Amino acid sequence: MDENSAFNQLAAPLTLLPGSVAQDLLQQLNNVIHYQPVIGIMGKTGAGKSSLCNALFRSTVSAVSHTCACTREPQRFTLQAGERQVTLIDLPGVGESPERDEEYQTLYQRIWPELDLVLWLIKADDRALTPDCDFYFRMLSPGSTGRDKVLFVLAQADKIEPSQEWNGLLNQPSEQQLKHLEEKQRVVSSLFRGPSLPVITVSTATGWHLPELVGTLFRSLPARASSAVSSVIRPQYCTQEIEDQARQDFGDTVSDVMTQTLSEMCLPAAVTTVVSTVINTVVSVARSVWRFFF
Ligand SMILES: Nc1nc2c(ncn2[C@@H]2O[C@H](COP(=O)(O)OP(=O)(O)OP(=O)(O)O)[C@@H](O)[C@H]2O)c(=O)[nH]1
Ligand SMILES: [Mg+2]
Repeated sequence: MDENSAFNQLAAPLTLLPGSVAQDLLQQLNNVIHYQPVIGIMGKTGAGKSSLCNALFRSTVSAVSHTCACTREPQRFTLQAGERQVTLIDLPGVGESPERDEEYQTLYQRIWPELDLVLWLIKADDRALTPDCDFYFRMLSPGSTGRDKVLFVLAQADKIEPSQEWNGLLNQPSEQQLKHLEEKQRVVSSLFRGPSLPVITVSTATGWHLPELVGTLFRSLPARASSAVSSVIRPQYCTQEIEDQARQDFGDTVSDVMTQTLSEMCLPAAVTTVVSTVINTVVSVARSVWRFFF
């Protein structure tokens, strides 16, 4: 089966409905399948944003800077996997200078509603967290739902003191490093006043904890976004659990948007009952043909 026949199978139960109702629902179905998620990557220059994106996603995302700060303006990248697309926005500039900060904050406040999730990278051995904090609290007002989509990532965990103790054989931090990483997680949690998503520690260079980060990423993404994102994640991180979650989310999203469309139609009760039954069928087919889309 290919994507077209999967779509026909998905649309088949809708032929039982009046033409205009079927058309509306078909349109919704199309929107869900073609939804293009947007993920933002924030953090000071050198935090490891480009490196992390290149490690997580299938296509090379952008140049990694070794000496110069090479990402200066927000840059959009399209990750493509077959028909599916995800937009990455590299959001640099945290803590560059007070004047620039204000400029970036205004710009990012405008971009924020468009983002499904933001990975905010902080270098694990960075002691100067004030610029990140100031930026965060100035840009996202208290109680703002914008804060709920920030996933803090303590990056370059291998560099935390005592950095020479990193266990290359087992590819993991020493006991002492782990203690410092846990301390740092608590500090970040408390400085950002209890972020709603967990603070994750990773080392991109060694691959340590990247599967944990991907797991958290998928638990944190809105349901509408997880399927397309699963298509662009490197296959080694796309576990059965993640696939199951994306499949489940896809069914939930189809159900939500169709039920919402139905409720806006103000149909007679008897018709609503029939349409609800058809929607249930479409949702169950959606889960079974998921892999032909993603
Ligand atoms: N040891 C170690 N080095 C890393 C890790 N991740 C990134 N680096 C190095 O850190 C430097 C900066 O990484 P980038 O990915 O370019 O950082 P960036 O946040 O994209 O920086 P800008 O584009 O300037 O905003 C590079 O030299 C990377 O090779 C890591 O997990 N461990
Ligand atoms: Mg970069």
